[in-house]
Amino acid sequence: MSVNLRAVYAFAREMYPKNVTTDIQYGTAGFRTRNDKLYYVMYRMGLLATLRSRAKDGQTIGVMITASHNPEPDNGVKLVDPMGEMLDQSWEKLATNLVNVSDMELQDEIARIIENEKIDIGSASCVFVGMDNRYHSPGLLKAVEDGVLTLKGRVKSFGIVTTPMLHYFVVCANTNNAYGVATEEGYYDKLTTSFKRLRGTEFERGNYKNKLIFDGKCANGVGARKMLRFLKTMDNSLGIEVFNKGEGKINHECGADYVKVQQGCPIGLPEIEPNTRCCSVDGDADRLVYFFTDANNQFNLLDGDRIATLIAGYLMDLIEKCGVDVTIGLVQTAYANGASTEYIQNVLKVPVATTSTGVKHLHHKATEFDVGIYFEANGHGTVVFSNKARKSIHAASKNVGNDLNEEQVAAARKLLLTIDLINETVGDAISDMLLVETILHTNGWDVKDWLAAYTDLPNVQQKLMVADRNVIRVTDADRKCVTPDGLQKEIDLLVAKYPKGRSFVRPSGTEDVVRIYAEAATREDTDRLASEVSLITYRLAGGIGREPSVPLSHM
Ligand code: G16
Repeated sequence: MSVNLRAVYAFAREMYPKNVTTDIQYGTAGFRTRNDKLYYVMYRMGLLATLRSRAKDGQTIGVMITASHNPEPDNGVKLVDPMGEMLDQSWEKLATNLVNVSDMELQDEIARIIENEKIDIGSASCVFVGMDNRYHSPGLLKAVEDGVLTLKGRVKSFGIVTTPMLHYFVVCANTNNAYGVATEEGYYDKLTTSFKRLRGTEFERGNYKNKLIFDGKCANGVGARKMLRFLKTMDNSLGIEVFNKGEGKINHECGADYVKVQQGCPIGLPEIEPNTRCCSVDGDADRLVYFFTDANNQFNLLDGDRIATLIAGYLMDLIEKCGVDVTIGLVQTAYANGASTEYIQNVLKVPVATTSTGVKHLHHKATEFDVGIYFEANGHGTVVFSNKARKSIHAASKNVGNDLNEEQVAAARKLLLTIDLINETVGDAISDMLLVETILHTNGWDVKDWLAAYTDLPNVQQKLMVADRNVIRVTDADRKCVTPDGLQKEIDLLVAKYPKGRSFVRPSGTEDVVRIYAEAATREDTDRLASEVSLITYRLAGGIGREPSVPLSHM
């Protein structure tokens, strides 16, 4: 097949001219900004995905169009590598360069990538594209398709899907459907089959009641539609009641991010009995948090840290029972509540690693363990299993050496089913929810049992507008600021005033804001610490708008 690179520029000029002058960067979750500034970006990502596919011997590459937790006018794009991982970091740089060159330079930039990456431009390729349900997503999807077609690549659009579904489709395609069937039905089928087998016929056990209240708004995103469709494939093995049906503005007063950051219930929650399990997912259904209101009308959050610790306890127990020799580790970010980290290290005795924000960093680190559990506090995470773990669990389930007892073999079989239930490619709200329900059911736990494992330190997240968020540079997994000068020293002095105090500041990778996190032994100290750190950041990093106010000291 011969590909004429001149078409690259012709298409860009006619259909997708670059309409911005400022550079943008492939960040925590790809490119993300206002939708009208993204058409040329999408076209170029279609070109890049085709090149990536050819560089990977024709394996399928995914392109997901979503701005996940961002407000409705925003959109975004991220690329998915052959095994469902986020795009390789060396290609993130190529993506950034490709998006920032002018239309005139585009053809040369493409030629440079082809030469440097030794790509056979006439070879086969395949790109899968999916989108969330924002009204501007179809137009952006068309731009990606046009990018692929310009380089005479093969493109298949899945229309509206969740981010984890697209990751799943890509892996299925690249493993000849060994991972599952690359259709929506195939995805539901894989999850429900293992879930039902794990649950068996006894739907309630101990304190576990088969009743989950599900926020069907799912941030009014694609998750709402898909979850409702998914629920139709489940019979009464999981008793879910859905409230809200997903009408309204995306991410407005609902969704996992809202519940986590506001530490309160989403709008529209009906009157329910105290201590009933509720859960919320985010706009593209890759994050999940649980919550409940207790008998004192007190809101309680069970976030990504809680989900991670729950999973770690369950997997450790099964691994111990079946006696396979594998390493297990848990990966968090600086947002993890200090109490959860202490619990994992001191009670569960599992090694903890901390990485920068963004699942791509956590995923990468988690692969260093045979069983790597990773979760961000915001509810984004999953578990990855090494080939060694998979093989030894499989051998134990078959009792290959004939030296295991019944209990060991049963534990290994349960582990295999659990692996099947997990979408290892990326955090997946539907799969994570089924896993949480499986573990609570196995343990016979209600939400109070789950919450009792440890007590969260009060914590808060704030946003701050600054003229240029890039003046803040961070290191040590986001825990220390390198610039602006003196900011870290001031934060250290403030933190030292508060028992169990901890705070950090980082530029968001998805919005034009600076994020501030604080935790301390009491709610009052936490709020005060956050406000003081906000104020000093405002002053040293060029804050815009009103100066943050600091509550008066209670001392
Ligand atoms: C994306 C990433 C998450 C990360 C979040 C951070 O989330 O996928 O792993 O935690 O960004 O956002 P920020 O850098 O703005 O704090 P999502 O759900 O929006 O794709």
